[in-house]
Amino acid sequence: MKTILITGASGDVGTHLRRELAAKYQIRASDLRDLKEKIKGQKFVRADISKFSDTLRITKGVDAIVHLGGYSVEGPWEGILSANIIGCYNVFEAARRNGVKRILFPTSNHATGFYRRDQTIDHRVYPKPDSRYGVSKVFGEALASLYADKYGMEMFCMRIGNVNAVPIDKRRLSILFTPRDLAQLVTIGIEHPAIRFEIVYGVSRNKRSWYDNSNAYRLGYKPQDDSEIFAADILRREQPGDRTAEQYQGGMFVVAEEIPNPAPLPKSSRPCRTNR
Ligand code: 15L
Repeated sequence: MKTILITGASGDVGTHLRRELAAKYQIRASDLRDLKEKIKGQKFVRADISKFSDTLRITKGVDAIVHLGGYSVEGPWEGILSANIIGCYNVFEAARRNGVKRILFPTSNHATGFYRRDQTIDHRVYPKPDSRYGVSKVFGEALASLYADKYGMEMFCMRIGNVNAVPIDKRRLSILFTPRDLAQLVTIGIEHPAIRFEIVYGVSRNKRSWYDNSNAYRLGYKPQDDSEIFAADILRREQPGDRTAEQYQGGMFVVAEEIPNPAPLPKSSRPCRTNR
């Protein structure tokens, strides 16, 4: 049985994944916080990924890493810098030094959140992050590309939508990623013999998807779920939202500002409509 390190294992996605993959792999679950749920046979190792010594310790002797650790929403720059930028570098570099070849990097729909909802994008589009969080995911994708090309590592980047059994609003109808589809895509990322550097979208086969996910399908992904069965119900309940957010794939992330500004933002630096 392969040993898989999951960082950020106590988050929602980590918890789904630990459940789904429990019978398939020996899981080493790592986080700064306690695990939300204990699963028999899974080992917990506490670590702060912003400390290189911690990442060297937890990446030793594993066959692959699913690097979920870090902020999973917008946050202050200092937090994003240490958890998502430095943390990501530490995990990739520690893996290299410990001879771990394969890393699955759950990047995010927020790496491309400033694409409009009337655009269909594939894995080759230029990133358009919608937040500091989105920028940190683009950093991770770029670092994955470097480690693949320079060090021959095998990097599988999944631009994750929203992991849930049920979509929670209209935007999530387009990006729903059910736990069983997540488990299938992660298994492909771990097992596929010919991964060098790949970007795929981590979403189910949603009718309202704004992704061309042919790269994932080429690698054998056959999602089982489609959010459409929830559409009528969701659309009936949906209230009109922020007009700028509604235009873009990233939704509220394009307008979210975690840090109260000392002075109001000048008009020119507010999110604007673009035709790119
Ligand atoms: C993400 O990238 C986040 O990790 C998750 O918490 C959700 O907010 C998701 O995007 C989303 O866009 O719904």
